[in-house]
Amino acid sequence: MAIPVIDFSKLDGDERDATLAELAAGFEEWGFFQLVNTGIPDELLERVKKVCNDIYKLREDGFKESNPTVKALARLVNQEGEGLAMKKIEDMDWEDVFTLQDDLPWPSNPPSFKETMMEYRRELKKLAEKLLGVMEELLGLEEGQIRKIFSNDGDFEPFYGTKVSHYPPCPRPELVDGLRAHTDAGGLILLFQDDRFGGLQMLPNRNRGGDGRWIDVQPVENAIVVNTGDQIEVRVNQKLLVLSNGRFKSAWHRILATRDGNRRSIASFYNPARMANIAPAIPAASGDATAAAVDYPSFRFGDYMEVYVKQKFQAKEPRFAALATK
Ligand SMILES: O=C(O)CCC(=O)C(=O)O
Ligand SMILES: [Fe+2]
Repeated sequence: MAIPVIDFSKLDGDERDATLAELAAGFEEWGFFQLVNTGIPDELLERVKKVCNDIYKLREDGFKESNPTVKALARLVNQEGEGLAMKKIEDMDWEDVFTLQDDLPWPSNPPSFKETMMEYRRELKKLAEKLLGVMEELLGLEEGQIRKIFSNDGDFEPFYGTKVSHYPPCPRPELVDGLRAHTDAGGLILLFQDDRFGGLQMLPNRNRGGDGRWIDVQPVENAIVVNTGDQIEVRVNQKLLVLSNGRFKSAWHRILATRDGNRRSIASFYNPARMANIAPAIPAASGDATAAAVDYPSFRFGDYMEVYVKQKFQAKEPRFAALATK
């Protein structure tokens, strides 16, 4: 079992219908798929790999010396030496992470980092917006409707952030995850993952043939991995427009820590603005036409994020429910 790999360039050619069908299956049946031939120049992707590798070199000593997870694992291994029972670390992740946004301070070193990553972010934003158009078409929404919801009818810019992660070699990968299992909170997530080292896994949906086993999101050179977040799954806004009404589910995923290799991954998040009003989702089980008529109170995406940061690694339904009662 492997997640679909879709040739995105075919969307603009004779094979448009077949490609749309593949994308529909990617969103509906998987919640995770990979795009090749995205139109992003390989030359840019090569530069992105290089500047991100270079920046990690500058961060590596800091990770080894002062990362809290590294320290916690060292303590645990020490306890093992003293004969104490071992228990996996459940509240930390074995990762080095920093985030980029246009209006936040940027690393000044290496010198080409900012220029390259700004260019990369522009390209990825174009791709994200093209994919939103595909989602709108598949869901029968008007063109630009998702952006309209994400921007609160044009009041705010949608949130657009990029997370640069590395998952350095871990001496005891059975005792900690690279990133614990979760679904993403927001809208559309585009991932440029390492093509040498794996570790990303997703959980196929049980209603769609999953049997509870995690599968690898196989590294494919210069592909962009696409997944959708909780806000795409939900029923949206005061007017009860339906975004996907549970059709495009946010899929569970995780990163395994590994003994070798330093997995790099660059995730771009295209989310609602924090101030955008989104009506709470209802659990999938009750996501039927009758429920669509219920007048759910709206909430701000920022309020969802407050709940999310506390419950990220738990089931998503209680998050939706917590906001439904606000
Ligand atoms: O590092 C990755 O490949 C994925 C990271 C991720 O799932 C996240 O940041 O939400
Ligand atoms: Fe994620």
